[in-house]
Amino acid sequence: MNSRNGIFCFRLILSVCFIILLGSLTSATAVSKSNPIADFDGDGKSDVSVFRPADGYWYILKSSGGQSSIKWGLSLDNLVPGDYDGDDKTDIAVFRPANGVWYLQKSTEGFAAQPFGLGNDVPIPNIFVL
Ligand SMILES: [Ca+2]
Ligand SMILES: [Ca+2]
Repeated sequence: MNSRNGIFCFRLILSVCFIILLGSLTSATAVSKSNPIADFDGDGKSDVSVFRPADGYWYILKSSGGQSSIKWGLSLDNLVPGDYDGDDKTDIAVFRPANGVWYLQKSTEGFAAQPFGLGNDVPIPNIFVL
């Protein structure tokens, strides 16, 4: 058995090689089930989105179709989208260094403000329930 760059090759007697792409199989499952990246509509595919600091709007092009926009955040906020309520849909969220508060717009529970951290901290968005 040889291993190089996540590809495992099992050699049989007749030099037949079966290749198992472990990385691609496992990561595709992990992304769609437990760690979607900017998946606002929850279909397991990342959505194209932008934040416009000039007006504080998020613009989202959903992979399932359609667009949406929401005013959420200020120009100096850090963008910290993540699935904070655990429904497999990314929630719009910002961390405001000026006061150390996380402002969340959860897809199932709506608005939440959670003080945590100081102005110079680096926010680390992740999946958890507040
Ligand atoms: Ca999506
Ligand atoms: Ca969510």
